[in-house]
This record gives sequence, structure tokens and C-alpha cells, in this order.
Amino acid sequence: MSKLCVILGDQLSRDISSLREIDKEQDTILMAEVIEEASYVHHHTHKLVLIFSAMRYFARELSSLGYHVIYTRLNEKDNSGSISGEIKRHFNHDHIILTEPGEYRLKKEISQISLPITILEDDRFICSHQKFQKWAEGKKELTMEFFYREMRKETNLLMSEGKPVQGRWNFDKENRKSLKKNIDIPSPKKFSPDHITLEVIDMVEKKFPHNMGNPNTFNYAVTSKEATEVLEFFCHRQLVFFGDYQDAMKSDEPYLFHSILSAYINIGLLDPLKVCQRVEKEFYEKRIPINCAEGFIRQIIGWREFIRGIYWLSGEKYTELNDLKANHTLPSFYWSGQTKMNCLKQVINMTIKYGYSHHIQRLMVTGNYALLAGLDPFQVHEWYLAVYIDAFEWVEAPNTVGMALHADGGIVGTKPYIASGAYINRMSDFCKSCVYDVKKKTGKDACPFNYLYWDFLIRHEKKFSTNQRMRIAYTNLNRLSNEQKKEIQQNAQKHLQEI
Ligand code: FAD
Ligand code: DLZ
Ligand code: SF4
Repeated sequence: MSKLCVILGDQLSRDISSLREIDKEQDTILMAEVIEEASYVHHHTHKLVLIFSAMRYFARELSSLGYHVIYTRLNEKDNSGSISGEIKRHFNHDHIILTEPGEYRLKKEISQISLPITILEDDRFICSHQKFQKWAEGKKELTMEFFYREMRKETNLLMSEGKPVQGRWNFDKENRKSLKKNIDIPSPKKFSPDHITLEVIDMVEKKFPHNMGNPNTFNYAVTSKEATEVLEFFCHRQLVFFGDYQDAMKSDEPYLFHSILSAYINIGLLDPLKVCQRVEKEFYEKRIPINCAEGFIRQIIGWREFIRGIYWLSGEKYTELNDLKANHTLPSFYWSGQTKMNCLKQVINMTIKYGYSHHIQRLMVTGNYALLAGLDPFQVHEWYLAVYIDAFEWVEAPNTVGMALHADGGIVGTKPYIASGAYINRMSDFCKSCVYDVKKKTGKDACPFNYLYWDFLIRHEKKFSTNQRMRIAYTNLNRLSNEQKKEIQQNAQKHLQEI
């Protein structure tokens, strides 16, 4: 029985489940660059270059290993434009084999092909759908921390005789420092594009002239070997400060001590468990403190796996949720970076330049503003899905709709992540060069995050004032006079009319 094995652009792993099932002698691999995948949102040009270049390298690697590979390029004359179209075009086998696509849209499209097909589990993830369902069953609230502890036990990462090393599961309290002055920030590892990537850059530049970012400045890794070099660089140069400065932000410094590994893990160039084991080794060999190792490993076996579990548990309508009935149109500055609010300008400009910003910038600057201003969650979701090199719906949507916007009614987080300008001022240098005054609550030059923060609390008082985790915020709100509240609301309304 001959098989057609389909490998998608985020399945570039040598030991992906579909590849394990095929026979080099009689089966065929199909990889296809298609316009449908390249345009379901306006992907950042660096994301397009990364995926197409990594796909071309991976296909070349498979061919050199003796597999028979059919590879469709985006510009090819007979390209049907969709994954299902390419499968139909090339199917003259007995059976199709595929590792489960990472999102509902594509899974549905491929499942509907009326050809014999087997969809295999994507076991690059530590927690299967069934295991997550079983863990979630009967629970009133799904708490990442408890899920994470199960994953620690399951993987045996940072465990000693069934107990967490150094006696605690979580060292997050140690990981909220603002950046020390004069600290040496390592420049990230960059890769010069070779002829394969240059060809892709040229294609992306011509075919997607209006998408965000300049493809000619692309310098990310595109092979598993290069991505491993990024991991090594992280372990040697950044990891030692990853914990302490995980939440810090600085002008013109998108990466600080973050790993920049998410895209490589998501498209299959790196294995998440092996990445964690590599980081764990740094700890056991006493080169990094526990808060760095634990903090990093929690992001991957905790947050990443939890977020994916929520995506598949919640169903395909998850991206349409809008529990807070937010309906303001996404302001155009999310695409241009042209705003007087310096924190947003900084983060959006980094996003435009690199297709990257780190977690706190996504959550507490662009996400926080979107939540406070009541921006339409679906539009915000489409923005995040487009602009980051690591964005795939299974991971982007619960982070945006759930964690950042609280539009899922509290599935991902039991309280909304909101903050006034004071938080941004504490964790960054953005406010120093801003036209707005972070200390002022109201008035023409007051920081918009301040009045929007209070306005959010007032607007959603009924929903959140009884939430124990919001107690301090509402106690502070209740200290304000009615006149102050009115002024806040007027300032917020005026600001929202103007954006
Ligand atoms: P590091 O800070 O070095 O963290 C290490 C690794 O942990 C990351 O590489 C990633 O694999 C994992 N990780 C950390 N936080 C999360 C998280 N919340 N969810 C899932 N994995 C996590 N991550 C994506 O991979 N794709 C997305 O599309 C995406 N969209 C996001 C949207 C919003 C609104 C927010 C708040 C977060 C989003 N994240 C997303 C999570 C996180 O911001 C990125 O994984 C991280 O910034 C990637 O940079 P890094 O590799 O340098 O991460
Ligand atoms: C994101 C993406 C892009 C831009 N292009 C392709 C492509 O041309 N061919 C392909 O197989 N995959 C691509 N991908 C990745 C898919 O969109 C991804 O597999 C789904 O979003 C599921 O996670
Ligand atoms: Fe952002 Fe307000 Fe600070 Fe300006 S003052 S950078 S708007 S938080």
C-alpha cells in the first residue's frame, strides 16, 4: 500500500509522527507552499520568509536522506493554491498520511477531502488532547500552576525523588525585577541569508509588498542546526538573567534575555522537551540559578502546553468569544506604530522591524491597551496572528483572546491582566521619553493608560468588583470621588473618540 505523506509548514521535524510511518522505498512526501496558508491573515514578511525558507531546507534534507519528495513552490504555474488542492493534485497512492494540523481551520479543510486519510497525533507536544481533557474534567477552574506540576512529574524535569528541586514548584516571585542600569545586553545571534533564503526574500518582497516588515532585513535561523545554535547562545549568554529580567522592557531592545526560540519550536526546528532538558543541564551543572531554569521550563511545559490544551478543549468558536462586549475598532497605529504613546510606539515598531516582541510587551503593552480601550477581540486576535514570527492560532488565540483580553470569560486567567501607566513605568524606560505624564490620572497630558485603567474598572464594576483578586483595585477605585470618576470617564471617552 503506497502512501502520500503530507508535511505542513509547521511540521518540520525529522521525527514527526507522519514521517515515522512511511517507507522511503515506496512512499512519497508532499510539501506545498500555497497562497491560502500565506494569506489567511496578512502575515509579517519575516514570518513568510522563515516558513518558506525553512520548508525548502527541510525538503532538501529529506531528499538527501533518500525520501521521495514532491515540493510545490508558491509561484509554480499549476499550484492549486491550497493544501487540499495540492493533495488532490498529487494523489495517485492508496492512502494519505498526515500529522494533525495545528488549527481547526486546516484540520477541517483536510479532513473533508474525500480520499482515504489517516490523521496521526502530533506527539511533539508533551500532553495529548486526551490527557488534557482528563486533567480538565470536573474542574471548576483550570489553573496553569496545577497543570504545570503534573507536567513536571510527567517529564521529571527539575524533580528529585518525586519532589521539586530546591523545595518549591515556582520561583516566579524572583522574576519580576526591573532592568539594572548599565547591564550588558547581548546582541542576538543573526544569520546571513544564503541563496535559498535570498530567493524566498525576493519572492516575498514581490508577492506581499503591503505586508508588515522589510523582508530584506530577515536574519533568523531557518534550519534545525541554526536553531540549535540559537539555543546554545541562549544557554551561554542570556539564560543566567532570563529569570530576573523576564518582565523588564527597554527602548529599542526587543529581546533582552529572552530566548527567541518560540518560532523554531512551533515550526518543528527544535523539540520542546529537548530544549527544556538542555536548560535543565545548565542548572545541574551550576551555571544558572533555579529561578532561571524553573522560570524558563515553566513557560514551555507549563504555559505552552496549557495554552494548547485550552485551544483544543474550547472548540473552534473560541476566537469569536467577546465576554466583555468590547467593540472598538483596532486603531490604525497597531499597523503603523504612529502614536504619541511611547510604550505602544516602541513595542509596535519592534514588531514591525523584527516580527517579535517579548511576552510582557505583548501582554502588558499592546494587550493591556487593547483590553483597557475595549478593542474588538477578533480584530486584535487577527493582528497578533499576523504580526509575530511565532504566531499560529493554537498558541496565539488563547494568549490573546484569553490571557490578554479576558474575552473568554476567564478560562485562561481568573482575573484580567490590567495595569495603569505605573506598571509600565516600573518595568521599562518608555515613560521617560513620552509626551504624556505617567504620574497624572486625568487631563490633557495625563497618561492614557491611567484613565483607561480606572475607566475599565468603572465599566466592569459589576463583573469584577466581587473577584477576590481584584479587591485592591476596587478598594482604590472606591477612594475616588464621584467628580474624579466622572472626569476619568470623560477623558477615556475623548481618547477613544480620537484614536
Ligand atoms: P521566552 O520568553 O524565551 O520563553 C521561552 C518559551 O516559552 C517560548 O519560546 C515559548 O515557546 C514558551 N512560552 C512562553 N510564554 C508562553 C505562552 N504564554 N504561551 C505559549 N508559549 C509560551 N507565543 C507563541 O509561540 N506564538 C504566538 O502566537 C503567541 N502569541 C501571543 C499573544 C499574546 C497576546 C501574548 C500575551 C503572548 C503570546 N505568545 C505567543 C506567548 C509568548 O509571548 C511568546 O511565546 C514569547 O514571547 C516568545 O518569545 P521567546 O521565544 O523569546 O520566549
Ligand atoms: C503559516 C504557513 C504559511 C504562511 N504557509 C504555509 C504553506 O505555504 N504551506 C504549509 O504547508 N504551511 C504553511 N503555513 C503553516 C500552516 O498555516 C499551519 O500548518 C497551520 O496554521 C496549522 O498550524
Ligand atoms: Fe505609555 Fe503612559 Fe508611559 Fe507614555 S506615560 S510610555 S503612554 S505608560
